[in-house]
Amino acid sequence: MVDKKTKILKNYYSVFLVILFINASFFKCVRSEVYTVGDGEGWVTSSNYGSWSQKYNFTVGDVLVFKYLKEQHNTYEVTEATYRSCDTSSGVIAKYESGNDEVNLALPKKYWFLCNVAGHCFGGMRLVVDVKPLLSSTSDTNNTNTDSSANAPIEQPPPPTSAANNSLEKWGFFTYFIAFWIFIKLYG
Ligand code: CU1
Repeated sequence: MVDKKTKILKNYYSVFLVILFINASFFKCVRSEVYTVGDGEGWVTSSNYGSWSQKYNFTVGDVLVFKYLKEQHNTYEVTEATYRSCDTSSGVIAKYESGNDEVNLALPKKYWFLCNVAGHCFGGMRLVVDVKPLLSSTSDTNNTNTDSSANAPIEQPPPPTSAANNSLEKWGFFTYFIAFWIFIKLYG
């Protein structure tokens, strides 16, 4: 009797562990990452944001944080044309100036940023990040910087913030489906 009880208890705990493991591994894949632009240097005039953005794989749901001294810099999200011209008389999508600007990368597209303080954009304070969809295959990375004019994110609608959450919900459902299936296999 005691043996049987112990056995059931053991099974119960092993199932629990399996559920935890599955949860952890799946949610690790889709959990959003927070990137401080320029890492320790932050958002400054003397950095190279081309090489910084190459270090990471940005995916939908990730967050960029622009850290700088307030009123010395700012962060404008702009169109590709404005990124290239540094002329912010048009093509500005969003303005941030808190000194600790969090930008949610909600869509799989290229995001273009610059600092609008005079001379800073031409001085190097501009950044493009290529945000990939969740669970995209690595073969997609071949055509990132080839033809940027074809998919320039001009006149994008406001980001649907629910997109990333929907994916998370799908994965959460899938996780529990698998956990349930294991449970049935063991006890059914
Ligand atoms: Cu600046």
